[in-house]
Amino acid sequence: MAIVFIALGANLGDPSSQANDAIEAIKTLTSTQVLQVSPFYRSKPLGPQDQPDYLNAVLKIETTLLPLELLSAVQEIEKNLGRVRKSNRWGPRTLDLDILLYDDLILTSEILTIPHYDMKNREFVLYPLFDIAPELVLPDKQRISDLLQKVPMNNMVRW
Ligand code: A4P
Ligand code: MG
Repeated sequence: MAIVFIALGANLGDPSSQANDAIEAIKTLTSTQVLQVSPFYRSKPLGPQDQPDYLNAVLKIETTLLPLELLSAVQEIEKNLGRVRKSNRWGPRTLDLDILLYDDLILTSEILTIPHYDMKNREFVLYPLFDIAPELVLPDKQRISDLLQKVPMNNMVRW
């Protein structure tokens, strides 16, 4: 069994219902348990500002799926749930599921990089991660509590 943290983001459609649906879908994956769900946060968009605020959260799961199997599984969920019906057309993908950590694995490949390449710089990853795993130490031995000190909340509030 591996312990995995997954970041969830959504900023179109009905973000909280997409988030809840995603969590339910993850619960149904083969030999996978959702152990913890962080509070939902409302964060300012990273990148282009002409888009709605994001709902962000982090999940802790236990799974026997291997990293690439888990990636396919979450991408399938993104595909199934992350589309909003907009005036009769399927709109853009509105659910992002990123694998943050997979045990203490360090993996750099074209399709999968673990730990997530930018997790240490994102308030909307670090704060919810800290909520559910305050004692967490990253594979490079950095403590989540130390990383948090360097990243301001940037007006992030509870959803
Ligand atoms: N990939 C590589 N490593 C991973 C990983 N650890 N987990 C590859 C998941 N996927 C990983 O991702 C593109 C490719 O990354 C995948 O095919 C996979 O092989 P994607 O989800 O299809 O595309 P994306 O989400 O547009 O790209 P990316 O790089 O995940 O975008 P970001 O950097 O995550 O930016 N602002 C706020 N406040 N909150 C947000 O959640 N999210 C983004 C998305 C921008 N601004 C945001 C937020
Ligand atoms: Mg992504």
